[in-house]
Order: sequence, then structure tokens, then C-alpha cells
Amino acid sequence: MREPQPVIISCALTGGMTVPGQSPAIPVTPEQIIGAGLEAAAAGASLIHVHVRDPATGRPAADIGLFREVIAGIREGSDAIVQPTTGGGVGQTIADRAEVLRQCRPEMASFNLGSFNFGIFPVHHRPSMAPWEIDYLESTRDYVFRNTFADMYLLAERFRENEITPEFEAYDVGHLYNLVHLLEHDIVQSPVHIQFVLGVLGANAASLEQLIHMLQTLRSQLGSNPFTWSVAGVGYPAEFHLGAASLMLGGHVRVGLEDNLRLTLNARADSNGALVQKAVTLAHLLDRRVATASEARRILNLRSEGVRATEVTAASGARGDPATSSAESVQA
Ligand code: KMH
Ligand code: ZN
Repeated sequence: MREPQPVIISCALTGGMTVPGQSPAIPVTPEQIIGAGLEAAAAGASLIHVHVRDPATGRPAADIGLFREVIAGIREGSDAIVQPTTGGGVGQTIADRAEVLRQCRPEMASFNLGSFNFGIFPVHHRPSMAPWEIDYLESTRDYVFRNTFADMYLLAERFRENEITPEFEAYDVGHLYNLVHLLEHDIVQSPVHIQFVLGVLGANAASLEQLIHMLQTLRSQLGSNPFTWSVAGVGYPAEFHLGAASLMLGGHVRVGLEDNLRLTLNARADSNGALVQKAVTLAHLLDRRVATASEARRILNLRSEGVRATEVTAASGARGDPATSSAESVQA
């Protein structure tokens, strides 16, 4: 029997659409975020998704000095791929969000595929929350997570000029058609890596049916073009239910306190590492080996792996030529 592809477990450490008062486990300072990243990597995460926060308040930030410190700290202590956000948080412009690409030139960064309402106002107000946190949550009653075509064209330019591989974040099925538009107009290039982020209030639900619907839509739209995909289920038990489905279907898995704060029905997660550990256990139960960082780089066709598939396939004259190392590692 053929061994399935190893699974890339990514860990989203802190987020921009959570506030620290939701859980004492959410890392805030650069030291805490670096520590959480190293713990997640040691537990089996080969890809670390990072946001940064103002260390004094915990408010999501776009400060390049903080990004530099966090990216360098995680890289120094592990060989995991460090993937900064370009999604940011409430109040950040696309220019703020894109700056990390030019200033830090990471191997990979997130690329959000469309605008939608992103509501976190139903989050329970806790006594541990500062006034700004309550305001932040409440402000999303009237918040659109903006990713217009102009924004996406600008972002794509920054990714291209800095040779950064995007992880495309798709929250709803329409976002996949936006991606098809970007591919058809050569604004972004194949092969693509997609993260299905399901369960945000304002976008698609974290259900098995919707995951399958989005996966099938992507497959039919991309035809023979290869791609890789992962799932981030938002909330509990979505993070692990959709993670298990992805493990069965050959996809990759994202966990982390950005998306979910619970380890079990009755226990809150006390660290990102604990969430990664549970994903590793699930992977082993379902016969998926966990990818090392260098395997993840090969699967995702990152620039540190040498010649990119787009260059190879252009030279060989065949898009998605199965003879290329990246194409053999992707699944359509
Ligand atoms: N928490 C959302 C904003 C991003 O950072 O670019 C999903 C996300 C996207 O991880
Ligand atoms: Zn994020």
C-alpha cells in the first residue's frame, strides 16, 4: 500500500482576531510568541503562522521591529518555516499589512482571498479583559475584513518582487473564484497552497460538507493544475474535527490559539504546543506521518528548496509536470 504524503502541521500562535483576555495561554510579548513557536515546532509543527502584538497592551500590531524579533527568534531556535500574517487585525491598512513582506522577506506569508464580515463580537466578555479588548470585540459588529481586488493585486506584486510563497486563505467558496481570477490573469502563479479557514462568523461554516464543497470546487476550477491544501477549523471541536477530515483526505492541518482555545470539551488549552501534540496524535492514529520542516519546504515548493516549479515547468513546457519534485509532492 502506498504511504500517504506526510502531513504539514502548522500552528497559528496568537492571531489578530483574538484578544488576550480570552485566555491566559495566548502569547503576547515577542518572548512569549517566540517561546510558543519553539514549543509548537518541538511538538511537531513544521510551519509557524505569526502575528505580533503590542507587548504593553496585547493589541494586534503591524510593527516591523516586533515581526523581525519574532521571526528571528523562532528561526534561531528551530528550522520551522515562519509564516507572518498579511491579514493583521482590525484597523490595519493593506499597506501596514504588506510591509512585513518587503522588510522581512519571509519564505512564506498569508494572502487573504477576499473581503467579508469578520465578527468576533459574540465572544464572551470576561473580567480579565481590558476596556480596549471589549471595544475591539464590539467594533467587529461594523467591521469588514477588507481584501479588495486592488488590495490583492498590490499584495501579489509584493509577494512576487520579494519571491515569497503565498499561503492563500479561503474563508468562503467565492474566494476560490477570486483565486482563479488571479491565476488566469497571471497575478499569482501555480502551484498554489490553500488554507481553508472555516468557522469565522461572516463566512463559511466549519462543517464537513462545506470543506468537501470547497475542496471539490477548487479541484474542478484548477483542473489539472496541482495544488496543496490545509484546513484551519475555527473554534472547538472544529479545529480537530476538520483536522481529522483533512488527515483522511490527504490534506494538511492547522491548529493553534489563533483559531481555537480548547484542548478537549472540558479543558482549555494551556499552550499552542498542547494543540500541536493533539494534532500529531491524531495524525499517527490515521497513519499520516508528520512532515519535517525540510519535507514541508519541499511539499510547499519554497524558494529555499532551489528552483521553483513554475520555473521548471516553464522550461519543460508543461504546467504541473509530474516529473518535478514539487509536482510529485502536491495533490490535486
Ligand atoms: N485569523 C484570521 C485573520 C491571516 O492571518 O492572514 C485568519 C488568518 C489569516 O490567519
Ligand atoms: Zn493569522
